[in-house]
Amino acid sequence: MKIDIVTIFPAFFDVLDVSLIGKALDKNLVEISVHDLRDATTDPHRSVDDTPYGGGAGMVMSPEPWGVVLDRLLTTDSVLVVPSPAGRLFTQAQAKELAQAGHLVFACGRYEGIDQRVIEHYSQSHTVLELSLGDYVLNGGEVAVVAMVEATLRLVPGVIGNPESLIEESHEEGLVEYPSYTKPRTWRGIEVPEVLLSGHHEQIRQWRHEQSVARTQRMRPDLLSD
Ligand code: 6GU
Repeated sequence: MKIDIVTIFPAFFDVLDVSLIGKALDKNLVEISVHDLRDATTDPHRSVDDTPYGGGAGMVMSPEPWGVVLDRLLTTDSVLVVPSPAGRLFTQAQAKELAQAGHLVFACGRYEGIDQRVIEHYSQSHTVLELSLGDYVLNGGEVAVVAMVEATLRLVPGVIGNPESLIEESHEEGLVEYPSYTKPRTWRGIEVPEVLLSGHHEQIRQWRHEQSVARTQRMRPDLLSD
């Protein structure tokens, strides 16, 4: 998989070199390139934003530098992802879809977002996804893109050492995961649930499923409501 990230803060993505994603890069399972949007500006101040038409607070990212960079990066089968608190919720299902793509381009907006015509223009020729991490506001798309890239890449075959760990995890059956325990058997007076020590695989499976359902009811009733 090839990933291009366009941002005014390229250093944000240094974190991708560590941990699992760093290993995937070392194994050449994925190639990630980070591009500075300001390199596509032509004025001496390298400005990427302007005041909003219609008035109001904040600044809007100008369409011109985006057009220059995206014309250069997008090929016929690229998927363009625009992180935005106004986008569709990014879910595990969405991560699975992104993991199928051969080429992802992430366009990180700052300020009050990118001139909407950029999304309108590229939607005529490409799949463009406006995606949000959740119902809160970040200063820009960078942190969201780090999360989306990690959630996507761990689903690319070969990135995770033990693919079994992908099967029984949160959001796999529309439920959150059951609680986990390891040694010691007693810690600060709290015992590991007896059933996990029993060796009865069927009882353990059943208990874990019950725990998943109960935890989902308690923590995420929204997941069960449809
Ligand atoms: Cl994708 N961007 C920004 N700026 N804020 C967010 C977000 C994205 N998702 C949740 N909050």
